[in-house]
Amino acid sequence: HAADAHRTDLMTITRFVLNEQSKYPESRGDFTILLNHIVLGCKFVCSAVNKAGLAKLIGLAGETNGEEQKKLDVLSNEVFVKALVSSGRTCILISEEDEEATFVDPSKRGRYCVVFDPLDGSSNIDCGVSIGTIFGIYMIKDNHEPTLDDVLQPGKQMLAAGYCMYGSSCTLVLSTGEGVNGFTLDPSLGEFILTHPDIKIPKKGKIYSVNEGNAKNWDGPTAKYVEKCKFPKDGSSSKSLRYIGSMVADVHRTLLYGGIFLYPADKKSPSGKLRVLYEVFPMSFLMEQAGGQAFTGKQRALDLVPTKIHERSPIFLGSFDDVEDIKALYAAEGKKE
Ligand code: P6P
Repeated sequence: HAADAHRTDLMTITRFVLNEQSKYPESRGDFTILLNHIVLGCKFVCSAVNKAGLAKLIGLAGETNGEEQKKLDVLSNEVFVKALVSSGRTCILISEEDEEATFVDPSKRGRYCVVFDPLDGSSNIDCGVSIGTIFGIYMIKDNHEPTLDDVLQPGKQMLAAGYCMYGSSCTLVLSTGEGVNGFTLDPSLGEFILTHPDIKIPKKGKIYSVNEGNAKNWDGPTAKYVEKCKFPKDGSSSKSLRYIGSMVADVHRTLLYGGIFLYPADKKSPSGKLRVLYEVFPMSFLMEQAGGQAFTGKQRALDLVPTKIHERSPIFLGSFDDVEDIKALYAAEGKKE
């Protein structure tokens, strides 16, 4: 019984990754050490996010300790940068919060490049909507002096990707290229325990997830696809709309329940809104590993080669068959051109 196993078997995320890495005799544990430092960052952010509301409340009562209430996304970024540098396993860090890349000092340098959004969706903190950390891990191309070229790699070169969702519980979803597994933080132990082994996304879903408020700016294929979701021609039932406006929450629901998440290009933002390196790639990596797919409107998302570290891309990701449907509409459009 799972609960008993939990009590005695304690499959923590560290043990799980060690088991996985033991398949590679040449691995020296560097990846496990790196991951442990990412997990440390997630535990800190989980605690800070859970207290944020309370701290703000106390602050409102005029009892602030004088220290300027640091914005949570800035604080989270500092924690992740410090944790990743101190791991001694990274050489380049790309954060949504930092305009420029962080090149780790040679004395602390390792072989991994980490791209991350420390607190995606942070505008939702004040109303208690789930938010999250998103991350992806590349290996440096070769042992030369690290350059941006080492992170401007297509998503298919990622060694691992994941997110940590800070909601009613703290859930970390991770893939190291051999499927997707979910871990839930047990606060009494301070450990992430395996709770969602080998996640597979349903082949087809009944939910579509998009900001309908942008409908007037959509291109033809996106507009046609959403129309099909609402007024199916083949007599099937229409899909439900679920849009939280926090990518980690929308993607987590899509992964577990199936369906499709869309952030399309539109006339206002021709490359869409979401960032390639630390939003599109990690979520696309997870979707493919869970049996789904991810499409940019032009190509497989993981084949995209970024040219700038904060580059954006349209993204359609989720259940295999649902993404196949929108790919067909873009292909038909392409034939017309
Ligand atoms: P919109 C949050 O600000 C975010 O970056 C993602 O987490 C989310 O999916 C998206 O933007 C929501 O954007 O334009 O629908 O409010």
